[in-house]
Amino acid sequence: MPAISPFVTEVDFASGDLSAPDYIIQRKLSDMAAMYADAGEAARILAEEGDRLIYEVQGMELPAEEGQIPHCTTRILPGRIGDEYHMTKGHYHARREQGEVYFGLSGRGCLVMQTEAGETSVQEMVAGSAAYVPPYWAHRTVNVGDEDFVFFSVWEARAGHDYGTIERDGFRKLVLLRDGGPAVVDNAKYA
Ligand code: M6P
Ligand code: ZN
Repeated sequence: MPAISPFVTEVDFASGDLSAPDYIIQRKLSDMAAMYADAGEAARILAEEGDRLIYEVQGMELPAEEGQIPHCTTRILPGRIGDEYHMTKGHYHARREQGEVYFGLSGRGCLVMQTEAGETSVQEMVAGSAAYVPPYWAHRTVNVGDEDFVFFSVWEARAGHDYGTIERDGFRKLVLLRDGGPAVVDNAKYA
């Protein structure tokens, strides 16, 4: 018998706030300082300016069983660590064969993707962009604007988050400030 009843959540496009989120996750610089290319600058900010909120996720929890479709919003605050724009940790799906859809709600971002076979793709996202993350592609989002970048995500409940691979290897591509705007550059430290 189905355990979940139908429900509707109101989404604020500017903030990503949900009317009644099951969970809110906040990720601060201290949670991911080692992921930024300029580790020295991340350490300096933490020591001299203090910690800062990088992004927040608000979502609806659903059982991790076939056919359930979890969904959430992500709000990435504007800013940079050195030249590198604020970003999510990024992940592969634990079950690599599961894809995901992102829908831009406000602000301006980049969706950085890669496969373990070495392919890369960086897509721009604005309000109204529907982005498809195919199976097998790791995904990270980056705020390249000067206001919050907010998007809505939908995936299959059994996908799971594999953070370890990205924590160990990083992404092949970085999004950095160059000549007054965002540029995609090779990550010299990619493992
Ligand atoms: C998107 C989805 C979520 C993810 C969130 C933050 O909304 O992919 O599943 O949790 O971004 O990204 P991350 O989990 O990589 O920190
Ligand atoms: Zn995902």
